[in-house]
Amino acid sequence: RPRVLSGIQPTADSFHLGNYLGAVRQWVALQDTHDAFYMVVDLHALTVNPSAAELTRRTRIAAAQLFACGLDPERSAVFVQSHVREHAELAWILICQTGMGEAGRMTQFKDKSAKVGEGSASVGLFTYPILQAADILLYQADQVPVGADQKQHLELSRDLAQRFNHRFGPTFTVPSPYILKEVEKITDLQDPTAKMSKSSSSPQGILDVLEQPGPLRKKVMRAVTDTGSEVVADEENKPGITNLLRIQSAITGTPVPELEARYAGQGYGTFKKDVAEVVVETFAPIRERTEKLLGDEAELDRMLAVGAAKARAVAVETMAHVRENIGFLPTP
Ligand code: AQP
Repeated sequence: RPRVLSGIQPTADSFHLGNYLGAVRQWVALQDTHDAFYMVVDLHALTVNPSAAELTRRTRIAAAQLFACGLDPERSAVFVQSHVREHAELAWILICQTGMGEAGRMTQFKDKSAKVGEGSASVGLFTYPILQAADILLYQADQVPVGADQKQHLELSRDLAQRFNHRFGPTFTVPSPYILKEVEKITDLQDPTAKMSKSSSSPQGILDVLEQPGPLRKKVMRAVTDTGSEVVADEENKPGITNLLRIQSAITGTPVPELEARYAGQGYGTFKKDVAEVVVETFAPIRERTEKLLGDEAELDRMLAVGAAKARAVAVETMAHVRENIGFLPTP
C-alpha cells in the first residue's frame, strides 16, 4: 500500500475549519487505503516560542482532536514528532544539503518573518521547511496530504530527496503532494481572499473546531459577502460566497451547482444559516470526543505511545541507511 504522511502544528488551542477540511479529513479517509503516519509537530511549534505549559497543553489538545476527528490508533501511526529523535537528526543533515538562496525563497518564511521584522525571526523559522522535509523523507512517504499553502515546501522536500539520492545513492522515496482542489484553501470569513489561519486570522474570521455552536453560528452569519444577493460561485467577484459554498459542499458532499440551484432567489440569509448548521453539526461530536479524551490523559498518552513505537521503527531504519550512505562510522 502507498504510504502517506502529514503533520499539524500544536500552535493554537483548537484546529480550525481550514485545517480540518484541507488536511485532517483527508487523513481520516486515507487510512483505509494507505499505510498512514500522522503527527503533531511540536518541534515545528517551537518556532512560535510557546511557553512550556502552553506547548504541553496544545500538544495534548492537538492529539486528542486527531483521534476525535476519526484517526484510529490501530490503522494509523498517530504520534508526537519529538518522541522520534530522528527528525532532528535528519533535519541537520538536510540543512547541510540546502542552499541559503533556496531556503530564502520560501514565501511562508518571507510572510511570517515580515510580521515580526526580519532580524527578529528565529533561525528555526528559516529552517522550518527543511525540518518538514526530514519529517516526510524519514518515513519514505509516497504522498503528503496538505493544503495549498504547503505546495512550495513539498517542492523543496522533493528537491532534497532527489539531490541526496543523486549524491549518496538511493536513500529516499521522492514524495508527491496530495492536494484536493476544492478544499485546498479555505479562506478567512472576514477577509475572503486570505487563507483561514491560526496566526493571522482575526477571531471573527476563523471557525475553531472546538468552538461552541453560538459563536460559530454568529461568525458564519457575519461572514463578509458582497452587496449582491445571488448564491453563486464566482471566485473573482464573490470570494466570500464562494468560500461558504465550498465549505457547505465539502461537508455535505453536495456539488456546488446543486447548491446554487437550491438557493436560487432566496438571498444570503437562508444560505448562511444552513452553512452555520452543517458546521455546528460537524464540529459538535468532535468537540465532545476531544473533551472526553482530554479527561483521560493516561489513555491519550498510551495511544500516542503506540503511534510513537510504529513511527520509530520506520525512522530508525531510514536513518541507518542515511548514516551509512553519508559516510558516518558505524555507531559503536
Ligand atoms: N485555510 C486552509 N485551507 C486549507 N488547508 C489549510 N491548512 C491550514 N490552513 C488551511 C492545512 O492544515 C494543515 C496543518 O496546518 P499547520 O498546523 O501546519 O498549520 P499552518 O499551515 O501553519 O496553518 P495555519 O492555521 O495557517 O497556521 P499559521 O497561521 O501558523 O500558518 C496543513 O496541511 C495546511 O496546509
